[in-house]
This record gives sequence, structure tokens and C-alpha cells, in this order.
Amino acid sequence: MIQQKRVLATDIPGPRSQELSARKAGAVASGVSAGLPVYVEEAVDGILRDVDGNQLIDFGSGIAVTTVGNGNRRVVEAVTKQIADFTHTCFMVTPYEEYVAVCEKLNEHTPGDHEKRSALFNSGAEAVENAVKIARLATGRDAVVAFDHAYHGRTNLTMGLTAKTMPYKQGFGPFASEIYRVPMAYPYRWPTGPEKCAEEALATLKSQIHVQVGEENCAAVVLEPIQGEGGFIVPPDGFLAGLADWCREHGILFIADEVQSGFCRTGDWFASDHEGVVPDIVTTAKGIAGGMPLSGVTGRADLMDAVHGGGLGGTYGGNPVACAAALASIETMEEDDLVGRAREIETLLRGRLEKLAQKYPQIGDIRGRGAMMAIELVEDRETKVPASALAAAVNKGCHERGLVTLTCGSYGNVFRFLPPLTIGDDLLAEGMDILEESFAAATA
Ligand code: PLZ
Repeated sequence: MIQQKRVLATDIPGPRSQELSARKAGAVASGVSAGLPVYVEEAVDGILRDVDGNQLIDFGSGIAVTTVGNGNRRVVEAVTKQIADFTHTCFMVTPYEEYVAVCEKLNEHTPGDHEKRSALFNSGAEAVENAVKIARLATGRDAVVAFDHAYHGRTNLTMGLTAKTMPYKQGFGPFASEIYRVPMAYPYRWPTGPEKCAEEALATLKSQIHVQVGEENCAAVVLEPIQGEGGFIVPPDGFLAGLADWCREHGILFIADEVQSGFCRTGDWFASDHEGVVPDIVTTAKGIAGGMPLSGVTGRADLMDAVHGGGLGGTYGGNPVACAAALASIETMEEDDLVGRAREIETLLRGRLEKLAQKYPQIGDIRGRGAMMAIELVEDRETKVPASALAAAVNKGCHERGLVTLTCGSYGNVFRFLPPLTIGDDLLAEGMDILEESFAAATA
């Protein structure tokens, strides 16, 4: 088993990775690009080992997926056993217990103690798409409200819900109809300042929907309780609760897309828990299954059960191997208190980032919760002009030094931290040292 230690054996990417990149160019569609083209051979917890023998510290978790760590013992054992038992029957043909057990766990851990039902799918986009289908059927309404900076996926409906054109939507239209976009409560960039953000964002949303759509035509509002790809935007206290209240008042369903923010990531089971907000429907994926493809839609029993038999499904949704991985991942989260670990990681990262911000005025904002933290880079703190080139340079610097980092944000100027929750404090601290070195080099 590989040691939890950074190793730089060659330049990054090394010769073997470069060879594979050349092979990729001849075989893989160029629309599928790689942020850090090192080819991984093995990974355990916070370390990825590449084909050149480099060992990189992982601050990305494959975009918030390997929450319980790569090579997690419980996941490996559960998956191995399940593969030996059977790999597939299709739950819609001949069902199996693992699917039911995952739905029970989802019903247990998602916000609220009301009667719930769940359905399983393969990807986050598929979960969001099904949540909208269910909301439309249950309400008999068409319109769906989405937010600036939102990311919900790459299928036609979820592309339409996603805000950013390049690279997600450019050239891929026409998009689905009946999607209405409203401003996101984005404290750092709210025109009149962060204090007024919650109240004014809610007022704008209410008035826009009233005038342009009509509340009675709205099936659902879809929101990431902490926005992911759009820049780790944390809405100000009161916004989610106010939104949920307004939805309830008008019979509009509140769909929380917790695909990125869910499963202990933010120091709660779900980001909605932070303010005690109880969504009508929650979508989950990523961290649920330790790297196996699995997603879920969990909602009020009356809504979920409104759908006719055969109305929901798919060949692979809730595949038994993915379900076995999910049960092992959730058990790990429960038994190893990964909610608590995410909070510890926040303390460590926040402390280091605050120090870094004293040194670099380009760090305009530090935000996030738990192990979902970010810094937003700006040209200067007055104008807040996005420093996208600097973000790219720091990112490249981290990669060259053996740290896997990711950027995000509508302007590409947000640097995000998504380590596996099983990473050690030593690797976290070393990662922050590397970030500091990369900042120094990029601003020199
Ligand atoms: N909802 C909130 O974060 C996926 C996308 C990476 P899928 N985010 C990473 C990329 O560039 O494709 C995501 C998300 C939220 C939905 C999704 C979609 O999940 O499993 O990628 O379909």
C-alpha cells in the first residue's frame, strides 16, 4: 500500500504521463479535457500515485467524490464481496436488498424527520433531472427557478439549469424551456454589501418570479445550498430559510441540490442542515458511494409516491456494486464521525488561509464550510476585478509541486479545497505550504 507521503520522482506531468496524453489525443474526444494530466495508477486516502512514481497530495477528491478516501477499507471489502455475489440484475426487473438499504439511509440522513422516499440513479445530473420530473408531476406546474452561478449538470435539462455558458453550454443548445433564472445571494459581490444581501436577494427573487412567471406556475426552485462549480458561494444566513418559507407559502417545491455539498462535506450531513432548512426534495451523488457512480433523489413521501409505477428508473440506477459501496461509505461517515472531521479540516484550512490573506491582498474572500473551502482571487480588494490569470498560475504552481488543486467560479478566479475527509493533518499542512509557495512564485 502506498504511503501517505508526497513524492516528486519526475517533473509533473512526467514522461509516462506525457506519453499517455499523446495517446489520449489520438483516441479520446478533445471535448473531454484534463485539468492536471498526470495518469493515476493507485490512490489511497490523501495521496494519488501516478504512472511515473510521483505521489501527489489530493485536495480535490475527484471533485468531492472520495470523501471517505480512495482505497477505503470498508468500501473495498464491500465492493469486492458484492462483485463476487452478483454485479447486476436491474432493480426494475429483479430487485435486491442493497438498493432498499441505501434508500433507508438516505431517508434517515437527509434533513427533516418527515416520511420520505428515495430513488437511485447514476449521476448527479440524472438525479437533478429526475427531481424536476417528480416536482412537475407532483405539482402539475411547469416552471423551474434556478440561480446565477448555478451548476446542475450537462444533460439538456440540467445544462439549462446551469448558469455558465463556457464551457458547459456553448454551442449545445437549444435548451429546455420553462427555466427562469434569478440572482444568487452572493455576499461578496452583492452590490449594496453583504449585510443587505439575504433580504435584497429574496426581495428580487420574489418580485421577478411574481411579475415574470407567476408563483402558481412554479413547480420548483432548484438551489445548491452552497454553490459548487459556480464558486463555493455560501448564501448569507436567512436566505435559505426565507426561500424555503416563500416556497411553502406558494406550494413551490424547494429542491436542494446537495450533489457537491452533501455527505459530511460541509461539517454537517447536508449543507441545508446548517440553518435547519428542510427541503422538499434533496439530490445527492458524488460523496455517497466512495467513488462508485451512484446518485439519489430523496423527498417527501407524498411527492415521491405521486409518480405512477414505471415512471422512474433506468437500467443501471442503484447498481448493486455502487449500493454496496454507498452502504460502506455511509457506515464510515457514521462510525468515524466524518462530520466532525470536516469541521476540524475547516479550522485548519481557515487558519492557514487567513494568514495567507494577510500577506496577499489578491485574496479577496475566504469562504466555505467544513472541507468545502475556497478563496476568491481579485486584482485588488476595492474593485474586486476577478484575478483569473493569477488563479490559473497558482493552480499550475500547485500541480507542479505535487498538489492536486481545482479552481471554480463563473470567472475562474476561485481556488477551492475539497480534500478527502480521511486525509491527515500533516498532508493538509504540507498542501497549504505548497499553496503558499505557489502564491509567492505566481506573484513574484
Ligand atoms: N449538481 C451541485 O456539483 C457536478 C461537474 C464537473 P454529475 N459537479 C462537477 C464537470 O465539469 O462536469 C454536479 C454538482 C452539482 C450536479 C452535478 C452533476 O453531477 O455526476 O457530474 O452529473
